[in-house]
Amino acid sequence: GQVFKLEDYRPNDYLIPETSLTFRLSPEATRVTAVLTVERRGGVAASVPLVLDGDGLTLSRIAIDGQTLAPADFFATPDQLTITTPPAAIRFQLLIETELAPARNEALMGLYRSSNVYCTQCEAEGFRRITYFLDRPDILSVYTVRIEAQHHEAPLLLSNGNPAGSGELADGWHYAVWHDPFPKPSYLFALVAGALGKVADSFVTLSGREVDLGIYVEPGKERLAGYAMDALKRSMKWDEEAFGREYDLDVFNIVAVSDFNMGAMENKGLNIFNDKYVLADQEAATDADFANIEAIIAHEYFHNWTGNRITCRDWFQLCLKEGLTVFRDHEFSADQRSRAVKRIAEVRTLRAHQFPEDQGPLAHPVRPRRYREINNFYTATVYEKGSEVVRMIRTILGAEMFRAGMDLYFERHDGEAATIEDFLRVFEDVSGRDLSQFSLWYHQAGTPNLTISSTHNAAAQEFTLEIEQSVPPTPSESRKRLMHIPLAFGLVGSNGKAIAYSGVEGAGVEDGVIHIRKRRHMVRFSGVAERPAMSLNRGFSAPVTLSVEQKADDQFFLASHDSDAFARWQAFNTLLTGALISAFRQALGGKQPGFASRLTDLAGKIAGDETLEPAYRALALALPSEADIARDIGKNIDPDAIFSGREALATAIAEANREIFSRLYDRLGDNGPFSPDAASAGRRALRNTLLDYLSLLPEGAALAARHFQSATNMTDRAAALTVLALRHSGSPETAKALADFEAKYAADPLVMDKWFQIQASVPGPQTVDAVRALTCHPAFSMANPNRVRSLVGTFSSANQTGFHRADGEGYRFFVETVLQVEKRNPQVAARLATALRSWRSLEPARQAKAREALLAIANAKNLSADLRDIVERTLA
Ligand code: HT7
Ligand code: ZN
Repeated sequence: GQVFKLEDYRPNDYLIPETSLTFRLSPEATRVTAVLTVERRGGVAASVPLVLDGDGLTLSRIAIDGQTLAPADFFATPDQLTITTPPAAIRFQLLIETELAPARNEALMGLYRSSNVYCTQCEAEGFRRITYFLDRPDILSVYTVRIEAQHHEAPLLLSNGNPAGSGELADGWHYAVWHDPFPKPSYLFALVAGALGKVADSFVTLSGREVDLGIYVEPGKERLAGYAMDALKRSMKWDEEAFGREYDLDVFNIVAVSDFNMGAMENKGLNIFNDKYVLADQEAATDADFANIEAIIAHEYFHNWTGNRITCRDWFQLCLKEGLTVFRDHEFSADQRSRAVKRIAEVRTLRAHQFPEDQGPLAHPVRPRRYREINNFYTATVYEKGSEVVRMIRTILGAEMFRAGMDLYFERHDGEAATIEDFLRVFEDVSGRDLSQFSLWYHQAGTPNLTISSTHNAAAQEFTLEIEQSVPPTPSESRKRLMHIPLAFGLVGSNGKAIAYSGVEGAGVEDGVIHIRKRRHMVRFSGVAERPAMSLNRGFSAPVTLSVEQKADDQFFLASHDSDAFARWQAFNTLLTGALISAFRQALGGKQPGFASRLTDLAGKIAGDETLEPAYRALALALPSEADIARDIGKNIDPDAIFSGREALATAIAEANREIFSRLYDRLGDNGPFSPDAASAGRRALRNTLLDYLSLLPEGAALAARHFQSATNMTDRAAALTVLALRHSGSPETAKALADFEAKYAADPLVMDKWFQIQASVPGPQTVDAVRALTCHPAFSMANPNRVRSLVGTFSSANQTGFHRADGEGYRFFVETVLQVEKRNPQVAARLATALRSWRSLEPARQAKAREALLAIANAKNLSADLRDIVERTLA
């Protein structure tokens, strides 16, 4: 396939300042008439052909300025339309008519039907599946869209911008016209048509304009959109307060659809969502679902400024909108909920998804320089690491200067298609700082490591930190340059307070942050009488790994006393990880792992510490996942040994804290009426974490079964079902709970996703057969991305012992399924296939079987560009 390179970027010779589209909708034969105002750039010769992108299109009519083109004047293939001899005039009108079959579009890109609703997905390159166009983000056009449909089939007709007319037509047809005054790239175009229920509300902006808000859902599900609407209004308010950004159209619509390749899409004025991120009530959604809805509603809304008003020059700049918008949604959630808890959760996600990507064959810079298939670059690196890079800019500049930089960014680039260089320049301009070394965070792949050691000279009252940075090699980048790493730190005294120091020798210490720029960095603090405990990377100020010589006593101390909530959580997590790695080694050697009582006792102390938020305690008590442990071990992974070591620690913690955990579990059961707020969710999280431990003790299955039966919300019900399925698989209690759940929710696909997900997570060699059988369940469908991700995605990316079954059966099922999904939906298949990205860290026998599986996919006939790209890079 073709390789696209950043350095090849050239502005196009033509522009399309205006686009007028008419859709005559029909499932098998939709006619699209595009009238494009085409403008040749100054200085470009009239003889330069106009080459438009297409993807699988059928051209039925073409005309310029009202004249049908002669066959000699153009050349059309499904994937390209070339106007060989454009008119001499600078501006001309090009009419293009194409015919589509939305009902047969299973790739869910372009115009497709989801449960009888017509909808579109154009990012990144879906617009070219609708009509021929300059389908690239730097071509900004003002769109007017007319939609015609049969009234009974599609009473609702939506597109971007503001409504601009509607009416009846002959033979039961009707139409609506939409006009979007803001020039936008084609990837932000959207259309929705169908029979949908509406939830209406309004929002008055800072400057007093009233905006009509609408959330459209499957008829009958309107009452499930209330939380999303509330989250939308809070997002609109927050963006005014935190970033001074007002909404700019008269209407803002959100539509929930049930077949969607990703989470949601920020189309201008018409966001389209995976219904999983809109619909919620306590009966069907967990607290995690509520939090995701809030975050994703906010994320897509925030794109209106970071992505839509200021868009990307090309797809290499994807992080310009995505990393920045993730940063904005993280800050929003931190303000709406608990900042400390949110930060810990973010870091856990980053480590679980981005670190393995950065440390494996699919590693790429936050701003890649090459791609073969852009759909495969909607990654944790672009999104999550991209957000961390923005956070570091704020750490370096301080909150005020950062805000000034953002204000300048909006002022300078509104209405433009910008680059990362533009973004960095505003911060340099407002602060006078040189961010050129810092910019490596965008250009260089790999997770930097800091090796840190310390010495305390009591006589001289000096405390010295020696820091060494290294960035591991990544694919096609063997030599790395030195980074600017802002490391927030604290020196903690034996009273738990910050140790005051009288002076600092060594460069780059500013407001509790060490700015590391060289390979070796030394900082000497003077006036330090007692040896402090080092609290490092506070708040996770930099997305790095640390190798620290730190006494266990200090870790224990910090886990109880660090004033930085993140670092305190980290200290306990580091202790747990150390114990889990030793347990893994003992399990490998056939020994029964043992654990220090001060570790298991500390778990009890944290659980019962009423000065800590329940949500924080739940996060602290959650053991590192099997995948987390595997990542920290790094190589020669035997998932079965990791699993048994982890179970042993969980059991030891449960046994050591039976009394404390039981008492607290009972106490937390006294809850009033359900509320999805963060504090209530935190109490449920803690109680469900305790249930997880208590379920390992005698009578654990009965306790979990009671928890399941008495649950009054999905958070508790799903938590109990998870505990039953994962800890007591095969027990009568589990069989009954699974059957009850299925009977109760058979008609609710989003809830059935949880049922699939839980069963796909059951550890052990038997699960692959269970998952295979579940692919034939009436509620399952290979055509629906949510179903596929719940069952197959969960099994392959979150079930270490099941997927990596020693005889390779998990991989065989995976190959079959990925290839089956790929026939319909290459994007979803390619994402599934990333589950094997860390195959080289497995022990040799599994590694060989994983490689065979990857080769089986690579050698399949007619592989899509999406899947080929992932598999070939994974094998390289
Ligand atoms: N900007 C959106 C990306 C997206 C997408 C990309 C490829 C294929 C399908 C897609 N659906 C949505 C989502 C976002 O980051 O806000
Ligand atoms: Zn986004």
